[in-house]
Amino acid sequence: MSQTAPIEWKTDPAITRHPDNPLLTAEDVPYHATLVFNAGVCKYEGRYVMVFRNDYGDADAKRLDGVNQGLAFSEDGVKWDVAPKPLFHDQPDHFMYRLRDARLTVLEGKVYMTGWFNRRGVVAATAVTDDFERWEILNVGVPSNRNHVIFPERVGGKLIRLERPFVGRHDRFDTYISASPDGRYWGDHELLLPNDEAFLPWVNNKMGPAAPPVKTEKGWLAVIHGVDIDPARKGWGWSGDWPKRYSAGLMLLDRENPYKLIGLCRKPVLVPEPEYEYEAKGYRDYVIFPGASILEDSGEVKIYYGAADTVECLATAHVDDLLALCEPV
Ligand code: BMA
Repeated sequence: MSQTAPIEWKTDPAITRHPDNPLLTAEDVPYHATLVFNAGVCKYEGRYVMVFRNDYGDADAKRLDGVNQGLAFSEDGVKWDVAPKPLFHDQPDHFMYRLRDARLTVLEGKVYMTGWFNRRGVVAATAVTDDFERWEILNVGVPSNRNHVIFPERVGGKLIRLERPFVGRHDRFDTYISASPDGRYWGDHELLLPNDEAFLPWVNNKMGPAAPPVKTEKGWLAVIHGVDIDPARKGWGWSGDWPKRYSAGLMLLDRENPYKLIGLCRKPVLVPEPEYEYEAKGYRDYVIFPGASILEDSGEVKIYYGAADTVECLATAHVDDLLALCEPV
């Protein structure tokens, strides 16, 4: 039985969910698919491209057997054609086949994909392509790191990324920023966004970077995710005891120096509300997990997000409204 949605936070009125949500579900996929969610999306060579996570198994039997990544293309960012086979379908033992939560960044004519996989812990990996067929693996880290996203421009001649290692206080992990000459070697790490109540009053558990940041007149706007947890909540979704709610928030980084946090929204901007984000049909209910934000020439920002770890959705907002939500830090 589904439970009543918590009421303490609401999606900001600046954000509109797409009426066709969920945009992509297992039913749209021409191979074995069960949970289709947490996609990376970019605009590349005149069309939208999506790499989505597919956890396949048997939802009726409440069983998952494996994971791969699907590829989909779209002319408008709303209606998607899924490629006939998953990425790396010919190498199912390779970690790239099992990568999860892809984020895509177009940089200097190539597409950088970041994601994570399980190998004696959660390991972050980065690969680059220009055709979605041949991939060069640039970097495979050590446990435990997840949620890393690359900026769409070099700053000071370097690639820049946000990352969220599993270090520090239990579950309240911080977001860091780092730089690289080539996407392979990363250094210059600095703490960027501490997971403290003073910064994020709506989070009492994990947080991390969500979508790769977009460049605006006021700075780098980055969608983040944050979790609030209440042990009294139980049984959200069919995965088992799931007491966490994942929502989306915003931060703003200096345009010239993204190592400087200049703005933060002190409340979540997108909170699980409609049925497809929390109804008990989902794997883990009350989850919004954004993986992409695309700034259109019109000023519209498309925010793609996995919902309930089960389907892929879209919400939109005007960039000026999102910037207005970021208070100076
Ligand atoms: C996070 C990641 C995401 C997932 C989320 C909610 O820790 O594993 O892939 O969407 O939990 O289950």
